[in-house]
Amino acid sequence: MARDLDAYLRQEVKSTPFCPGCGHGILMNIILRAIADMELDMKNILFVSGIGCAAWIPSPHFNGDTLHTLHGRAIAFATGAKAANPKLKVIVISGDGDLTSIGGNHLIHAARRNTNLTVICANNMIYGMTGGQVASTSPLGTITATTGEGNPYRPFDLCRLVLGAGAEYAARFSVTQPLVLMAAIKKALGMEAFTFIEALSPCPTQFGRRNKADSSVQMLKALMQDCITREQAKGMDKDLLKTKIITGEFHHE
Ligand SMILES: Cc1ncc(C[n+]2csc(CCOP(=O)(O)OP(=O)(O)O)c2C)c(N)n1
Ligand SMILES: [Mg+2]
Repeated sequence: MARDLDAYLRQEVKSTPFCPGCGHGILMNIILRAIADMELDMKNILFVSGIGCAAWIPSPHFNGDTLHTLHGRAIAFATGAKAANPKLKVIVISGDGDLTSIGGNHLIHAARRNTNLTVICANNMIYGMTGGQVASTSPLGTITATTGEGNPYRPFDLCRLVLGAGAEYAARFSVTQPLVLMAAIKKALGMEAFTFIEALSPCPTQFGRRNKADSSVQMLKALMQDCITREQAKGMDKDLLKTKIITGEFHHE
């Protein structure tokens, strides 16, 4: 039976690399729906990813040109491709570890240079693929394979980081907020500028099981509870606010 996004998926790829309950598959769906809705021509798009579970979102699944590169270097490859062919729409899709830990320098400099790329960061707050090591996005106190006593460091606020570096547009939404996340992706893809989307994506396998959310349902519910708008954050008790994630769109001032 034909499904509505079949044309956007390589039909020869029959399986998914994602664990049950992983948010990356939901994000994959949302990205392709945004592209389909905008009627963008896949022939005019290059998808670039690094290494990690999230890097499997475009490659090998998307029925278009995909460049599966080195860990931390997706933005460097994307910058080169855009420079060589400025007519290409270049979309980077990769993980939080890949884009903001090892690849953090490429991220801030692409934002500073306003390189015409859309970067979609699947943020599961951990190094998923390699066994659950702490990332620069892991919240304070998170138990990971490398922080058995709890992460002693605070995480990056990725949207503030790229805006501070010069990005024109950044947005943070969870895969549990599919419509607003899709709208933000469409807005980013419609701009000729460096744009950044932080998509919060649950990782029950590496994050959840170590941090009191054994089931994927529990993790999704927790994300739904934790994500709040800026309006909801106003006047909220400071300690409670520390446990929340402020979602929304953020513009360069
Ligand atoms: C230079 C280099 N260092 C380290 C690794 C090992 N490595 C591969 S993926 C990864 C982390 C991936 O985490 P993230 O980008 O958050 O993706 P996720 O799996 O969580 O979706 C690491 C450390 C590597 N492949 N190359
Ligand atoms: Mg990750």
